[in-house]
Amino acid sequence: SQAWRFVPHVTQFDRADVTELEEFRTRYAGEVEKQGGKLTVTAMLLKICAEALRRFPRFNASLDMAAREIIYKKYVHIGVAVDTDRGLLVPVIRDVDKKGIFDLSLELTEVAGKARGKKIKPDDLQGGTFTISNLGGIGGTNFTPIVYTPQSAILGVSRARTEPVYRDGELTPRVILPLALSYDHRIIDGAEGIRFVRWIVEALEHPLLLVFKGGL
Ligand code: CAO
Repeated sequence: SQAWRFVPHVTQFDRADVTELEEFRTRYAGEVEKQGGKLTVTAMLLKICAEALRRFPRFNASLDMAAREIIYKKYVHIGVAVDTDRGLLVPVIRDVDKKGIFDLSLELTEVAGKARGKKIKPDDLQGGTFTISNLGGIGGTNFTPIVYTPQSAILGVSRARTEPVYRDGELTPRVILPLALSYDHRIIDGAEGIRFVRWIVEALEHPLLLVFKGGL
C-alpha cells in the first residue's frame, strides 16, 4: 500500500513472439526435469532480465528519498512472485546474472517449492533488486503489477497463446507472450521504459543475436 500511495507508476505493455523459444523450451524441458527442475518461461525470463538490468542500471536501482539519491546496485537479485496457499510470497534468487538458465530452472523450482511448503526463511525474501510476477500459468491477457519498493520496476507476465500473426504476407500461427512492465516514474522516463521492454522482447525473440553481441 505504501508503493501504491507514494510511487508514481507507469505500466508499459508489449508482446513477444516466443514461438522459437517455446520450441527450445519443450526440447530441453525433459533434461531439466531429470535433475528435478522445470524449464519454464519464468526461468528463461530470469536470465534475460538479468542481462537487461545490467544494460539498463536504473531498473536495478532504488530511490533514497531522504538523501535524494538513486542507489545503483552492483548485484542482480531477482524476486519471483509465488502464489502459495498462504498468499503471495516473493523469494529472491541471488546473482541471477552469474547463473545459467539450467541452474536458474532448478533454483526457481526449489524456491517455489520452499515457499509453498512453508520452508522459506525471512532472509530468502530479502534483498531483491527487481521482481518478476508471472501469472501466465493461471491465465489472463494482461495486468498492471505494483512496484515492490524500494525497487524501481517489476515485470508482469501473462499467458502465452497461439495467435494468427500477419507475417511475410500471410497469417501464421505464432505463440505470443504478453508483458507489462511497471516502473517508478521518479527514476525512469517513459522512453527508457519502452527501450527496456523492447530489449527484453528482442532477447526473447532472438536470443542468438544477444550471444553474438556478447550478451547472454
Ligand atoms: N504462458 C503460458 N504458459 C505458462 C506461462 C505463461 N506466461 N507461465 C507458466 N506457464 C505454464 C508452464 O509452462 C507450466 O505448464 P506445464 O504444466 O504444461 O508444464 C504451467 O504453466 C505451470 O507453470 P509453473 O507455475 O509451474 O512455472 P513457472 O516457472 O512459469 O512459474 C511461479 C513459477 C512460481 C512464478 C508460478 O508458479 C507462480 O506462483 N505464479 C504466480 C505469481 C503471482 O501470484 N503473481 C501475482 C503477484 S501480485 O499479487
